[in-house]
Amino acid sequence: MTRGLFILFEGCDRSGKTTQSTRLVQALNDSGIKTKLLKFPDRTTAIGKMIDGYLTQNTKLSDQAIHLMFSANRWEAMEQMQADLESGITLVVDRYAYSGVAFSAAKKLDFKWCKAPDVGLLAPDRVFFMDIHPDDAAKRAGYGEEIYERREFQIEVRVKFFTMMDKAWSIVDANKDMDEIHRQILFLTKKAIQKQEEGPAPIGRLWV
Ligand code: DGP
Ligand code: NA
Ligand code: NA
Repeated sequence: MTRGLFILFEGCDRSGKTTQSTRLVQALNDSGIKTKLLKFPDRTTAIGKMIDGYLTQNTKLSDQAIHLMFSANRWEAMEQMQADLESGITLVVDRYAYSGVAFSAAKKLDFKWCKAPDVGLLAPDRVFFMDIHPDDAAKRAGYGEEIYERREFQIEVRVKFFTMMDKAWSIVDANKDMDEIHRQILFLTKKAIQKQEEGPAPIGRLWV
């Protein structure tokens, strides 16, 4: 049996990651590919609850402390993610370590320092970067409710994402029609799954 693929969505806030990741999971399951949806931060764990308090501006934490908590929130999911992938389940993940680095580096924390705690995490096989200009994102419903939803900051975050892209990434124009985006992403994902079936590759590790 072939392992599952690790498909990741990244992007600035309000770029449509949650909508597209949900639709992708549904479409893959409908076509018989067993798929699970995961989201980081996972606000349901003890660490996740502290992160939620920070994001909703009820708890104050230093930039470094919150950075390490986001990383810990990914590490606490790793064992289960690895087990799922090995048992053939495809994982669609809404945000990951690239958000971790982009958001903290945008606060001017050292780039290498930001990457260090996430070194060794499972690496995604494919990354979809939902690209939207922060001016357009700011027009979407509910914008500005959480701590990072400020135009100037999001512009910095977007720049940081671009410095981390490699050949596993596809840039998706998030201003396009939702159905069109979905079809594009589904097509590329199915191609990646087919490629994995033809020539299985092991799960990679981040930044080594
Ligand atoms: P979301 O639930 O996807 O809207 O994420 C909540 C906010 O947290 C969003 O502004 C992005 C930010 N975020 C996600 N992951 C990380 C991370 O690892 N580190 C930092 N500093 N921020 C993150
Ligand atoms: Na958000
Ligand atoms: Na989201």
